[in-house]
Amino acid sequence: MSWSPDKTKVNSWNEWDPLKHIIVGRADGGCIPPPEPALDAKVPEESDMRGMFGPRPQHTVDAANEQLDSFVSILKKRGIRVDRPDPLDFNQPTATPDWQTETMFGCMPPRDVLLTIGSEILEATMSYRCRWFEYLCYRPLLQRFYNEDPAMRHEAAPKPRLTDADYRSDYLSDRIGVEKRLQWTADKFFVTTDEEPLFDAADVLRMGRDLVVQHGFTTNLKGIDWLARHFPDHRVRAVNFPGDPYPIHIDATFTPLRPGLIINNPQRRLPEEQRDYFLRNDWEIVDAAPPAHQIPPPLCYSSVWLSMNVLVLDPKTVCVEASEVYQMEQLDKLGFEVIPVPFRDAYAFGGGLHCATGDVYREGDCQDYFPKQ
Ligand code: DAV
Repeated sequence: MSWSPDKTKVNSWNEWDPLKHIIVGRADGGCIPPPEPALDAKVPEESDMRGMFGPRPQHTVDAANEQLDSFVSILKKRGIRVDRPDPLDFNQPTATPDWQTETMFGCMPPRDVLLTIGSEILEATMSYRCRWFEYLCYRPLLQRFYNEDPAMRHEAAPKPRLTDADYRSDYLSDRIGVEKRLQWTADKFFVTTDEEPLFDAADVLRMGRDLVVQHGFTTNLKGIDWLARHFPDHRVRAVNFPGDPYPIHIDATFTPLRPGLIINNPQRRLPEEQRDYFLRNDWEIVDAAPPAHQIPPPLCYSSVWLSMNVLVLDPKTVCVEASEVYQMEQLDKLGFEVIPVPFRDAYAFGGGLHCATGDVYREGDCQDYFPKQ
């Protein structure tokens, strides 16, 4: 299959094949959402975000957009086509017959919303009420890809009700304490119940025939089952990571870099019995280097482990946040060309370099990287 930048083709089967076309989010109008069950469970108890909501300060939006734009330039210089979403006015109430919320979230992290598997782009259910309508920011692009690529499949998972039945009220307190949280997450007692299928796209790692999905706050077992039924030609594998008191999104925890190599957050190790599948298929799981920072930037709900939220451009080239010296050094030693990308000012809007992007085209097809079942 040949690719040219002026002809849209949707195709991406994994996290590492040579990247040709990608979506990069925008910080415009990003909001701190008002309290709601699943979001409250994720914002760390000591976070400066607690008790705040509404539009983020304009100077932080500008600083984030500057870094997003320069990331786009870096990608374009490497011959990668980049498309951007259309922000909505996020500072307005939204509602369904079941709930209402005062603001939306933003459209900086397309990775959370869009799951590209082969020629399909699937809109995730999402699990926060403030993110229920976020797919609308990507619809102009998806419509265009659909019109331009006759093989593209545009799918949307069933929109969830997100009533209170979806959330465990045990998590409503902001004084649970880390110890109890660690016990709960180790026991897979997460904030979301199994009332209906829920998943965020960023809980899914694409590894050819295998989809590795984190069971946690944003993705429940029904969501993983829905993915397995929706992608019958794939093997869908649920994983979980004890050690994370706020488990959302797999991409600051378990990061495949190329066939056979994964870095794993050493504070959130994959449990022994789940490692075997990778090891017997000759995958190496190494501890990720420590983050360069002790605390996240202001008003950021993600952890310092965005250090390992890297974007792989091809099996030899990787973009890493420019201040993450230990992560850069580790990847350099593992044989990668490391491209430093200043991005810390964008973190608060939805994450790191992997979060802020969504695959459209990577070379290559669907391969089986786990032949030993
Ligand atoms: O470690 O806080 C952040 C992932 C954001 N998409 C973390 C996970």
